[in-house]
Amino acid sequence: MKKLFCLLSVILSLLCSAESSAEVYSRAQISPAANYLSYPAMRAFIERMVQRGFDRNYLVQTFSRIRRDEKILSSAANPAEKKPWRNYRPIFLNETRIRSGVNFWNMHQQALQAATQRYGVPAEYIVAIIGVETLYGRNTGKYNVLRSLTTLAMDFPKRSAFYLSELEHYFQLIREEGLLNPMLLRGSYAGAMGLGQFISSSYRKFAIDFNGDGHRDLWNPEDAIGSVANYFYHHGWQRGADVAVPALLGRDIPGDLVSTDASKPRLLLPLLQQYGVQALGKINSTHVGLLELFGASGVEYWITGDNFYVITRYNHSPKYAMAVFQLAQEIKNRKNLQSINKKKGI
Ligand SMILES: [Ca+2]
Repeated sequence: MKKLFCLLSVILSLLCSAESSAEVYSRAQISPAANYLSYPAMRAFIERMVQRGFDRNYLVQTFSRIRRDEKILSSAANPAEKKPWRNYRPIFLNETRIRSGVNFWNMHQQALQAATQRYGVPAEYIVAIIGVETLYGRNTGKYNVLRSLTTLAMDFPKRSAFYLSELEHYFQLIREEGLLNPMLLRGSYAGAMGLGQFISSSYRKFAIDFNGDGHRDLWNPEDAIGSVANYFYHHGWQRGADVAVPALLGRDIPGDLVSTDASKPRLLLPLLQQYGVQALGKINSTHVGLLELFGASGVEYWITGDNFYVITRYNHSPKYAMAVFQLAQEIKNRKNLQSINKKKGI
């Protein structure tokens, strides 16, 4: 009897997989609220994924359960990076984030040291990235990653090509990592995952197993530390080079030397000095740029280096990179102070 039952289920599953795509779609669309299966872009996506070896039934059933999330769309239309620097800076440069950064560093000292040694990225930058992204893992995001990526791929035209590609990477990631249920992973409204908030394509390319347990898991602090350092390494981080330094402008300089975006540094320091730009500290970098920001006390100028540009490969806003740079310095100074006080027995 048991054998007969098994045989019947095999025949049934064969029959199911043989049904046409039209039947699969019409059955999945019975649910009353409109779902993404009615979008031509979704049908084209599913066809593409079938060609990549994914099962049509599995995809149709999965997407029949996904509904658009308006909150995701409004967050995507109003990112924090739209704020001027004077309002953006206090979100990240505050006592909680500095103190918790020192604690995170103390807690994961070994992994941070190993990452710095292997990839050349100082610990304070790895800590600051994880601090800016998720407050050291306290806020890795509660959104269903699949719902975020689908909503943005289908209903956010400005970046739909990017999110369509990330949606494909997401399914590939799920398959490669041996995860059975694509609904389980949680992340930011934009589908970023883990302590360092890696989007699917970055997860696939740059996440590493840094604690040697055989799995790359970006919700694990040690794997996240190694992965952030690996990400910077692959984007050209220069060991020992500086990131940025404040600058004073002596007289008018050509407007095209000043940038307000994350363009690649292409100047040499002596040229800026010829125009009377004064660096208020040391900046060791092959190329430099001159960045203008609108801070709490007015216009600020910064000489930025190649490594500043590397930080913008994580998030293309110069305000983001500046927040990471300044938070890194604050955390490092606080940690040094803590060590000095410890030695003095304070
Ligand atoms: Ca691991």
